[in-house]
Amino acid sequence: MTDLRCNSQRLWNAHTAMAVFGATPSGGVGRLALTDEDRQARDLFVTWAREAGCEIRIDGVGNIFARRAGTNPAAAPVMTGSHLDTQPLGGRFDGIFGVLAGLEAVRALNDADVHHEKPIDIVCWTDEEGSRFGDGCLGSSAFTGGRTLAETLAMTDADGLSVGSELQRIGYAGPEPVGGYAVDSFFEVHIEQGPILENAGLQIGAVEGAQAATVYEITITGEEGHAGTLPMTLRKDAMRGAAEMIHRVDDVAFEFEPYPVITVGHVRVRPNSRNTIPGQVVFTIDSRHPDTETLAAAGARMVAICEEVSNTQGLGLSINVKGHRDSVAFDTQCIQAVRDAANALGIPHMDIYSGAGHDAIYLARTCPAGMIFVPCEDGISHNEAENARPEDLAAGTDVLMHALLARAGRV
Ligand code: HGY
Ligand code: MN
Ligand code: MN
Repeated sequence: MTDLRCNSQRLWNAHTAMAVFGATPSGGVGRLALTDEDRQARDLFVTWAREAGCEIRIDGVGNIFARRAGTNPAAAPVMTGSHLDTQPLGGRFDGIFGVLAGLEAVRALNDADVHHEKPIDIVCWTDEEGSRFGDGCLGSSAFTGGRTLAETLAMTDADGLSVGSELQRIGYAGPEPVGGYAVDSFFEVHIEQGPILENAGLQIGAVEGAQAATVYEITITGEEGHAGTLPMTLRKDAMRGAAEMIHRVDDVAFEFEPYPVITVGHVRVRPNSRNTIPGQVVFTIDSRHPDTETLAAAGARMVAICEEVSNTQGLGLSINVKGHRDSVAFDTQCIQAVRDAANALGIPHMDIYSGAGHDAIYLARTCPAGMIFVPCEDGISHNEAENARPEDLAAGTDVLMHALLARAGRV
């Protein structure tokens, strides 16, 4: 069994230091993409990566690449990484663990004076959560051709601030081209964000694939009016329409077996005033299923419901598909590299499927990709109470390090 291991305490300390940026009073982290808190985390990562001997490159959408040189600089890099941004009320491990595990792997390789043929890049992908801009995985989507640079920079947040202007403001509008070059492979380590590993008493999941997802934005238009004077029968109340749509689209999940997951997590009301009948309501539907066709069928049902309700209540309706990705199967050799690394380390593992979205899903479009899951407490995530054990983070980092080394060719 191999004795090349990471430094668990150093890894844990790095998480503690990063959790300061955007720390919430309840012990979570709120670090939206391209905010000052995100800049602080980016700056600290760049400092640490440079101290570890990495060369730093930043591309046009703010993706950060920290390269540990290989003996063959011309070889396509083996990449690892995840995201620094979090949900508005997120946790201390979602995303950041995948970045710090890559950094710790490099630090441990430095300590052991281990070398490899292909370069190893640690990547921080911009706005994976999509809580501020777009529909998620903004940086990895641009890197893999999902959107052009211009399209990405033009995306705006709820206040009308664009990705481009915010990248300039925080100093991360990088000079490097976005993608367009060969990548040997990509490995991402992440907390599972579900209960399967913890319930199985296992530290490592070799991720086989991830489910399809479609995000809809539904805009309902009625007429503002006085809450006290307008009779109920004369109203064009956008909120009443939204309430019926939201209730009924939720029920669509149970028309399918296995059922899709359907979430209405974001609602905007105009004018959002207690005593004015809402003239417009905008809400999002996040829908996911392992089978792309089943997801499409559920989507058709939800669209039909929204159309029926808007017709019945005499409301305006527009439906915009904000984003879609098919289900993905990760590369069999990458999955095997994860299993082999866990076996070499004597760590029991299981194959697992991802309900959550990850940057690796987008990288899988253009290079062999794989993921490693570690358990998180009670499977809780996208919640300030998100928690993980130091020994599990270390196990995931060790498996990552050995998978990277196998792929990069130890010399
Ligand atoms: O939405 C997702 O699945 C990811 O956690 N951002
Ligand atoms: Mn994540
Ligand atoms: Mn997340």
